[in-house]
Amino acid sequence: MGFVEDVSRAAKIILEADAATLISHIDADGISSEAIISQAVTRLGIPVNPVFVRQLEPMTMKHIPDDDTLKIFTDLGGGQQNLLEEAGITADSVLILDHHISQPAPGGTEYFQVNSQFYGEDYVKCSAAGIAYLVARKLDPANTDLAKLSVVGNVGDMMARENHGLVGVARWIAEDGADSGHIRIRRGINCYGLSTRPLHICLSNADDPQIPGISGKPAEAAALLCRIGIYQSPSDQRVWEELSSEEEKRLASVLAEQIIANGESSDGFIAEHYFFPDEMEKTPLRNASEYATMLNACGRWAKPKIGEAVCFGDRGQKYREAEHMLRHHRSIIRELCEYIIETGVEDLGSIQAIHTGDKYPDTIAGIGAGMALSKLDTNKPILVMCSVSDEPNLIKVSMRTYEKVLRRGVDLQEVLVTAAVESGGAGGGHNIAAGAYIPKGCEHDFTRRVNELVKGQFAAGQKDR
Ligand SMILES: [Mn+2]
Repeated sequence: MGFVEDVSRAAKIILEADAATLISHIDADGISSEAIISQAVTRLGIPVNPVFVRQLEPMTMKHIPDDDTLKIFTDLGGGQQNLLEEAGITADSVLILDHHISQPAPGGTEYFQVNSQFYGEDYVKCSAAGIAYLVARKLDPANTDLAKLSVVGNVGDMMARENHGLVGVARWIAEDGADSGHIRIRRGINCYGLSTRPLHICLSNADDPQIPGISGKPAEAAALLCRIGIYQSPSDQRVWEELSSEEEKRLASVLAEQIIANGESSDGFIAEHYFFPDEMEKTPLRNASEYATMLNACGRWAKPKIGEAVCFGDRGQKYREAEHMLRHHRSIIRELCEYIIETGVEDLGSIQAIHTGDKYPDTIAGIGAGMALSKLDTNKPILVMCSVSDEPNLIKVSMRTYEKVLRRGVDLQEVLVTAAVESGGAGGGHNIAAGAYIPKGCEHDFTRRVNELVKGQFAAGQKDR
């Protein structure tokens, strides 16, 4: 069936329910999807009960109550229909809203699912929060206030990364939110912290592409901002969001010139950003990427319900707890990043690798790897391995690289999927950021194999030119 029909059918299933259990993932997309459906369903007067899980696997299935509520799975479920079937959950009590690869139930139970993978190109880059929003909007057109959360989920799941902005149906959702006044879409420098970080800090953190003379150099960034009249003094604290459109343009053109003058490509230097004008100024809630980090911080430190409360509009006690989670999240990531730099990575030729053992939680390995990379050899992907809490036989692998490396033919997802399967594990992700789980003990061979595959991609990329 087509997308529109499937969304209508999902809405109909919800309308017929007496009560619902929402089962969702603990990352930004999972929390925002849950919050969207939870609010839309509650507004209909149907009681809901949330269940957050790190992954849907045999161990976590016990958290799903054995009752007659409608089980709505968001951001998971499509690939775990075998588990639903094994648990004896019937098709008429399930609704799946997902965007991950779907695996039919082996026993033939046909669970109804709206999945971004099913409807072609325009839908593929739409996360679960996108699907959830369209279902919510079908339930009641007044639910357009939830478009914000949908954009947070999409940006959190890196749906805007490759094209430097949302595309297809996810972009339509952002426009829908803009039409109702809840979202402001702006193009500008591709940096993080546009609403909360003083501009010179924001610029000095730019890493993809790096800005020559500015990346890693906050004092130089402040001097430049003074020179072009955006800062009154080097101690100015203006954030990017406060710039006028003329100032934005002035800044972008000066920086682009600087990048090009150094022989780098300015591709990817400008991106589309999503701001939320009805949130408090200079807080992480003001734009989609910082909001997503806050939700990820809550989820990764096992407090998804605090993130959920923020999505519901709590700006009191729960919001302060979320701020605390965010600060904690950042400080541990900073520690991990420093640990990687101080310990040093092993240069295998085409990649650089490090094993952090059980020193840091596996949930932040990828983020730490990405941050450390800016201070290492940016021409080679980084690979970080670490132990997995409560899975003693597994090793988690995270890889990160930069766009300039992708342009040379590298695709990290392809590399990790291939190498992980060969070692008896599983991998996935994106060309620029990917991850895998592999059996403990095969790390040495695995990293050599990954290096070989990346080397092959570099060689093939060379030939294509
Ligand atoms: Mn997702």
